[in-house]
Amino acid sequence: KKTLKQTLSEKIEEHRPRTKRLLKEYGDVVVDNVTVSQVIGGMRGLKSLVTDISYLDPEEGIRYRGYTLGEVIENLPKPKGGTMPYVEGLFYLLLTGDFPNQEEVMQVVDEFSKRRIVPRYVYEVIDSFPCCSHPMAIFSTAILTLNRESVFNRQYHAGLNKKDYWEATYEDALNLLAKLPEIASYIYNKLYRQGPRIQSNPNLDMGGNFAHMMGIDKPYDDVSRLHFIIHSDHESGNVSAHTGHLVASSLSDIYLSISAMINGLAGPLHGLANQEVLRWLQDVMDKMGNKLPTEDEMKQFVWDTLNSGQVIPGFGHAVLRKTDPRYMLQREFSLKNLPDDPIFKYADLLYNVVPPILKEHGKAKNPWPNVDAQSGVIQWHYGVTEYDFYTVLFGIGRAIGICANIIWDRALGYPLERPKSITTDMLEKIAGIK
Ligand code: NMX
Ligand code: MLT
Repeated sequence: KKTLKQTLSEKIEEHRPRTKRLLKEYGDVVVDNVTVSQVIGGMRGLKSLVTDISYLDPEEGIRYRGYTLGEVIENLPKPKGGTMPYVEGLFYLLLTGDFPNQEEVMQVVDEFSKRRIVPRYVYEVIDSFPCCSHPMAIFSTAILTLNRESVFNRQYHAGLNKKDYWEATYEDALNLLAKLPEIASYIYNKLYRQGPRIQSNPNLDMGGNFAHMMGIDKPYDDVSRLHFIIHSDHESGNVSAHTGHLVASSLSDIYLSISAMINGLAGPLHGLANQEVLRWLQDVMDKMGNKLPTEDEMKQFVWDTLNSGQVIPGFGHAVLRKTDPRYMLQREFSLKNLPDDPIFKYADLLYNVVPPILKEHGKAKNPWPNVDAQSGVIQWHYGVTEYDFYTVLFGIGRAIGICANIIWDRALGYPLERPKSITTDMLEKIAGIK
């Protein structure tokens, strides 16, 4: 039976001539034009990156390897008694484009389990963080600390051939991904529980083991699987994926690259929005004395936030122009499993109230909710009420997609990323002002 690495190796050999041909024979074909507003405005919409792992359609939302999230969840193998698939199976799909069968997925589960032990010095670094440090800063540092383990670095300095870069990167990626649930649950316990740590169970899959180490009963294992899967990838241009790709393009190893992407994810306009949603809702609840506001009261809270020059967290998107399918999946899960949860009721009220207000406000190009408007609601329901931890959960998921991307970047020999900048003077000349 072929291993994931052998299957991937065949896929890479098949794919390499496509990239080579595009570059050699079609290198001068124009893909896109660049406008002044794109240059100043964060390169919105500019087609300047390539990935085959996922694609984000503004109307439909994300597809992984051509499959909608619904199809991914339906077709990936699931653990016995579970309603959500193995996260390890998703990694197989992202890397190869194929749905693994039960045997193939169990091989990856096994690989992750073998690589899960975290060196003691990482825990010592986590323990030495001063109080009130944000869990994302601790998470990023813990990952960075592992840089000394990099197989890629060791082999590179021994004279690694370019065409073999991906193999060493694959080893680093698996070694890191397997450890993330251990690191994250340790940070959670240290910051919020301070009790004896629950040891990991090598017989469990990634989602199951994470729930076990968090000390939370079923269906939190399925909640974790769902969370990691839907957060794993969102094509290449978002801040975390792009940061990971950019840093890796200088041949920085996986640990340096994923630590950097975690730092990008930690901003409130990106992954931190999931914590901000709960913080905002808590503020509303405090002001309401824990009674559900009427629709009119909720509208007033939304307007007050907008009028004080702040964004409504969990709404809007740089690419999407419809409700995020990741939001809908989590809403469906909530309607089924926690319909009477008070926080869910608040979030659902926002779902009705915010879009018409954002339309009337007239700024946001997309008034609809994104993934972050729902994820914290589910976490809160299952007992993870420390909302500054929510972006760490996003980070575990996102690392899976970004590692898959970086492995392929190396396999296809994508070069150092180095776009060109110009001055405002030059831009004014191009615009015909000067
Ligand atoms: N609340 C208030 N104003 C908003 C919102 C919002 N939710 N979304 C966009 N706007 C404003 C935006 O700040 C900008 O204002 P200005 O012209 O004064 O700079 C204007 O509308 C145009 O922005 P867009 O072109 O619609 O959005 P952009 O692509 O620049 O930014 C986000 C996308 C996601 C950063 C933005 O919608 C936002 O700040 N949303 C709230 C934060 C959030 O939920 N982020 C998470 C995104 C998903 N993720 O996980 O990363
Ligand atoms: C993401 O998942 O990365 C966010 O939705 C942000 C984006 O795609 O720009």
